Amino acid sequence: MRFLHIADVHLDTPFAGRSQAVRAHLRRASLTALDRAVATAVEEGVDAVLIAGDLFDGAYLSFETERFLLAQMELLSGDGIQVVYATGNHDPGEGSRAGDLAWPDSVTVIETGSPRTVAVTGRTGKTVGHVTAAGHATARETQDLSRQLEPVRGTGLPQVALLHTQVAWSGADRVHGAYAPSSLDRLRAAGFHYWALGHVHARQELSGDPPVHYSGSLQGRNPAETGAKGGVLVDLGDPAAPLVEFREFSPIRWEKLTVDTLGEARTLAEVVAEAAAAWETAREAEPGAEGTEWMVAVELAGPSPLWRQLRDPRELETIADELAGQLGAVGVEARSAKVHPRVRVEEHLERRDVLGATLQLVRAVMSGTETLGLAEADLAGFDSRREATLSSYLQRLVEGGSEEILVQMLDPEELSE
Ligand SMILES: [Mn+2]
Repeated sequence: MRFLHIADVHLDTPFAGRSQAVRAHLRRASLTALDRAVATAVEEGVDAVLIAGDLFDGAYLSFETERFLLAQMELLSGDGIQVVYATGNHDPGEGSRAGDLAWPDSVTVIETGSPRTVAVTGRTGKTVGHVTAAGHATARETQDLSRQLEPVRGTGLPQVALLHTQVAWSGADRVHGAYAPSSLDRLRAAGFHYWALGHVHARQELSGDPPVHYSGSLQGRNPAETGAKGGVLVDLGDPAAPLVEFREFSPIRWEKLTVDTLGEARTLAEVVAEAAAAWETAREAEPGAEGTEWMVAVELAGPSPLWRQLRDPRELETIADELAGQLGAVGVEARSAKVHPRVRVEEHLERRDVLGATLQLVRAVMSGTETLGLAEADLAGFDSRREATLSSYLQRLVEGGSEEILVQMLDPEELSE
């Protein structure tokens, strides 16, 4: 059995707080990503597409999305590709629009916690494997739904589990928020050849044998969802030797960019030039797929003679606008909480107060005469294979610390030139 595993599509995400043009672009990107997923499923001739929840962002379903989604499902159906869709916390059975839609017969929607097993039939009409899934009936599922999922025994056919869940690492007895929790140990021991998971928007391989995967969101939706987004193509032709391959589908990629070289910039053009240079360096390291469009979250940081102006939201908007034009980005969202006046540590070293004492201490660490009474064993992050000495490790930790401390402890106005 071969299939495409996707999750967290979040169709009809409102993308509130963004301009009309950017919103339209982002909405279209979600549909394009789904279109690409379907095209890949067809090209690859998979037997099934598995959707691990949060296909919809909420109860609202636009007519455009309805029309588009059903057309895509008909495309798959026409090609003999089955779809199994198990609901998540954003699109639970209760109040869901999915139940109203005229899905093709090849689509199975599972929107309650009662587990169901779907026999996947290939083009020859013979069963090639089973998908066992449970869905979320409500937006606040607190049960471990994974416990009810059991593979079909004794068939020799590939067995796949499909679920929207928050997996806890082994040993953790309580998951943060206790939302539809499950345990990785339990998943691995359940006897499935692959776990197709949804809920966590970052793509993750939790286990290689057996494979337990979060496909991640299909298209990034905010600055936290950076990098290439897509689905996982899985071949269980030999269930003992699964082939698992990530495929990128997102037309728009979100990336974060920190610009902390504003010490000399005195004009809009110079600020934008610094940001554009940082962007170029970042893209040289990671250019992204051809034709990728970008949403850029810029963090202006560090010392700048323009710090007061940079912190003004209206000025930031102009910077973002200008930078978007220069980078050819879909949108730029700029923040500047971390810009501060240029500071001269020397002027504060002789102070006879806590600040002065702290600055002296940092200086002593940087010169290697002070190790703060710490031993290697006290520092969780100290790795003797990477660090030459305890002193060099501490120096790396407190590098730039004097400036940071000054900015934190003094009113910015006190530091101004
Ligand atoms: Mn989600």
